[in-house]
Order: sequence, then C-alpha cells, then structure tokens
Amino acid sequence: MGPVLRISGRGALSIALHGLTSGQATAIRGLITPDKGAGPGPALSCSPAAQQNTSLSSSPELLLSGAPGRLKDLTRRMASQRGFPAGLADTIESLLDNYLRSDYKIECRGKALDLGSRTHVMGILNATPDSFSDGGRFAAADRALAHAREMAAAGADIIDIGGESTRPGAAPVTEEEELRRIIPLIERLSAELTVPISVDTYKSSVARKALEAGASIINDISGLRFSPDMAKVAADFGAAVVIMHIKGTPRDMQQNPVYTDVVGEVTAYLEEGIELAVRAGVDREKIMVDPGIGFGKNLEHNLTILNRLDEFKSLGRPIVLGTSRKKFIGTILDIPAPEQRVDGTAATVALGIERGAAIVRVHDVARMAQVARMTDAILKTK
Ligand code: HH2
Repeated sequence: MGPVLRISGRGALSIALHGLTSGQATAIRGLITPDKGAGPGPALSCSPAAQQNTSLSSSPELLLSGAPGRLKDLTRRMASQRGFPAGLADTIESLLDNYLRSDYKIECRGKALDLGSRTHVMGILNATPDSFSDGGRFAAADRALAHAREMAAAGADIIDIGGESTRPGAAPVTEEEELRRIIPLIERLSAELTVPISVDTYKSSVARKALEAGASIINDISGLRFSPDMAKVAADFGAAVVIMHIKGTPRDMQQNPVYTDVVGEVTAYLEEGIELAVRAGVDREKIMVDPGIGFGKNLEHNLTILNRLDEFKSLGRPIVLGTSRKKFIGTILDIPAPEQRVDGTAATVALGIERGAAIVRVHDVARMAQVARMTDAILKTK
C-alpha cells in the first residue's frame, strides 16, 4: 500500500503518512528537526501516528502536525529532496489546500449558491406518507407547496424535495409513484421560487424527469451508486450533485453496520463518488459531499463523524450535513418523538458548522437558520 493520508486537528493540522520506509520516515524527521519550520502558529512536530490516534485502521508510520503554513513549507522542502515517494509532497499540499478552502460557489442551472459567504440551509420537503419525522404532513400537494414557500421565506437556500422515504427499513416505492408525488411540486416551485430545487432520489429516471421539471440539484443518498447512469444524467443536464455515503441499502443499512475506520471508509467512498461523477462529465465544481448521518451507522459512528467532520474537508468539496431530528439525537436525549429533537438538532448544526459543514439539511428551517447565522457570526470574529 502506498502512502495514505489522513488529515485532522484544529489550529494545528495533523497528517498521517502511511506506508513509508524507515529511511523515508527518518528523512522527514530530519527535515523537521532543525528549526521546527518557519512562520506563525504551532511548530511542526512528528511522532509515531499509531500512538496519537488509535482509531486509524492500520498503523501509520508518522503523524506530522503543525500550522498549515509550516506544513506547506515542509512539503516544499520534501519536494526539493530525493528519496520520497513520487507525488507525496504534492498530495500533502493538495490535501492542505482542500482542507483550508471555503470559497465554494456552485452554479445550479442558472441559480447560484455562494457557499463561502455564509452557511446555507437546505429545507426538507418530504412529499411522502411515511417519512420518519414528518410522514404524511406534506403528502397533499397544497400543503407541500405551502410548506416549501414557508421554508423559503424563513431562510431556506435550497428546497430538497423527496418522494420516497429512506428511513431505516423503508420499502422502495415505484418510479411512477415517486414521480406522481414530486413532479407537480418541482414544476410549481422551480418557477415560483428564486432558490434552487434539489431532488432527493437515487433513481436516475426520476432525477431526469425532475431536472426536466426544473430541479437543478440531484441529492443522491447512494452517492451515485444505486443507478448506474445517475452521474451521466447529472452531466447531461449540468446539474449540481450531492454525493452521500451509505453502507448497504435503506432496507438493511442499520443491521449491525461495522467499520474499522469510519471516517476513512466514508472519505474513500465519497472520493470514489467524486471521481465517478467527474469521469461521467460532471463539473467537479458542482459536486457536494455528505457523510450520510444514520445511513448504515450506529450511534458511535454518527458521533465520530460529527466530531471529526472537518476531515472530510480534505476532499476539496463543500460538506452537506443531514442530522435533523435523527434517531441518534433521540437516543442521546431519550426523546422518542422526532419533532421534539429540535434542540438536539441545533447542537449538531452549530458544531457541524464549526467543523466545516457548508450546507445543513433541516426540517426546522426558521430555527436552524438562526443557529447557522449565530454560529457564522462567532466563527467570523477572530
Ligand atoms: N437524510 C435523509 C434523506 N435524504 N440526503 C442527504 N444529502 N443527507 C441526509 O442526511 C439525508 C438525505 C433522511 O431524512 P428525511 O428525508 O427527513 O427522512 P425520510 O428518508 O424518512 O423521508
């Protein structure tokens, strides 16, 4: 296995280097020791990574830590030396650049998202009879339309329309039924609202018709995997896409999900999804990623992903986070009724933004838009 990088930490960043020879590890130590790196911020340090972070699947040889500027400086010194694996310095440098990037602008078929300006809120519209938290409330078209308008007025930057519940154990619905639920809503709302409409589907046939009806984002809980031509549909329409991680299918995903390194495995899945999309012709700048809270994850997996959300920034794409009213919040707070998990959701939204979420997907738009604005204000003030 070649070098594998993991990036983590706050203030000082940490990069785990796997698969180095002992000679290469010694050479890196040699580059660090003389002056600990120049520039402001935490000095460079280097330690056996396994002792630092036992959650990593295989023991990395080295954990490099330090201020981003100093790490970049180190990569320049590595690049000018012989004996390191080809491309290692460049890979570390691009991970650092990705991690630090936040100026994302996404063009959504004529409607733009300026994600660098503030955290964006994606309002959930479930046109379903059986969604886990609001099933049946917006199944009738007039109520769905009214709710979408309310969410837009309350600060939603995207309206995410779904016609099939993907709650654990949910049975699939037919394409015809899914279309019947969502297409009239997409036609009306895309014409009426200034904010982009995303379609929450894993079926490429549904996505195609939704895009024809005026949607501009495909939000695919399978990360473009369940329908082989989903990426091609996105490319054909110039749509933006949310690539979400799932382990298994909605029907079986919560039956004892197991990971050796949940953050590493989710990152690899998302990275493959990005490359799959780009190969099909999707503009990389239109891709968003989502670790898929609750999709083949137990309580500890969900909490680990939230606590280490910033590591997904190394993918170089904006992070969408969907925690709203989910079961793990109910488990921690002992609240069985999803609609009473709003305060718990607020905690995940604030922390998720601090850890790098660019878009939060929520049911309670007015309240979470306030949480996002407040969190943004604190983070902007040094
Ligand atoms: N969660 C759900 C559905 N779609 N999409 C993204 N990108 N991220 C998520 O976390 C996510 C999602 C499940 O929530 P909900 O839509 O409220 O429920 P249901 O699937 O029961 O309709």
